[in-house]
Amino acid sequence: MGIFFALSLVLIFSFTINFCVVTSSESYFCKNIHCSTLENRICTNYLLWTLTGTRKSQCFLKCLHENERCQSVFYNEISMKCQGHSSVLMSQDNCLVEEGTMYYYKCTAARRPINCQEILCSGHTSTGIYSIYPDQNSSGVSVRCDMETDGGGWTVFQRRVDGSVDFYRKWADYKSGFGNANTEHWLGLDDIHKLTAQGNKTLRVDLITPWPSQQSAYASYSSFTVGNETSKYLLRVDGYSGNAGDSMTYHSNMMFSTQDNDNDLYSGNCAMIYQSAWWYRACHTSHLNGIYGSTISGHGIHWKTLSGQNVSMTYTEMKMK
Ligand SMILES: [Ca+2]
Repeated sequence: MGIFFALSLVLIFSFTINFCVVTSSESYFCKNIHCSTLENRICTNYLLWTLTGTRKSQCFLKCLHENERCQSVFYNEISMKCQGHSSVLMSQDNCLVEEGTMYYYKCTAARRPINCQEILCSGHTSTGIYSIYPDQNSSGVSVRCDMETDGGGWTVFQRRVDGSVDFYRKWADYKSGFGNANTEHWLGLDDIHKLTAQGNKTLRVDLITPWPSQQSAYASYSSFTVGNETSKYLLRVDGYSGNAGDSMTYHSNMMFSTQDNDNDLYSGNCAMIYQSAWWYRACHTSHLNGIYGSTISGHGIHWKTLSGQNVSMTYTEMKMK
């Protein structure tokens, strides 16, 4: 009898939960807690549907009824507009300003950070190796996140520290990536493209040159995109600042070239001549995938405006956020 009574209570409780959702749907949603707040915005990332003239409780209810498909909503109290999204959004990419909009995500939703900025926003403040998901269809990829330099949140996609990894490689390797995020690493052009396709990105290059002394320097570009493979990973950089000088703008609007895929503007093959891979023009003013430690003119890891083309950098990191 006691068991029956308890079972009845459980059934009544379940019944109540299911049918009280109309009035308590708000309790299933959490407010945006991330540092890149989405309030007062309407986003188009992962948009499932838009409802107009709806109450907030109805907005939440529609998302709840779609179970896993719907993960978050925007709701505007003024226009009574409701948008359902298939992902938990954490950035301001592809968003328009719309006063009065609040962002809510299901408190149980799985987080899939798309870059190191989002990992920083979720509370991880230590530089190290993390998994990111550069687009909705990506499986996780291990990257180094620089959480200290200039506010942190940098996704590192190129790293040279000790010459332990051979960077004279073919197209397929540069496309998919190689090395080890802990030491020397090339993330891969497909993922670099996906990261820059997320929205406005800043490129930062950190360098240590052995001459003069072990001097550190950096170059920053306020605009940075890498196209897809069809474009041969076309580079666009603009908006230089820093203290290393601008050795990258020369390469803007260039396609990527490897020893087996010559897309440079020189009659010969820059990648074969200098034994590396880069967005060669004819041929280079920066050369961060060059031969570690090489002092042969043009062959080493160069940043021409910092220390010419006979001195090889002992440390490089290329990163974006
Ligand atoms: Ca050529």
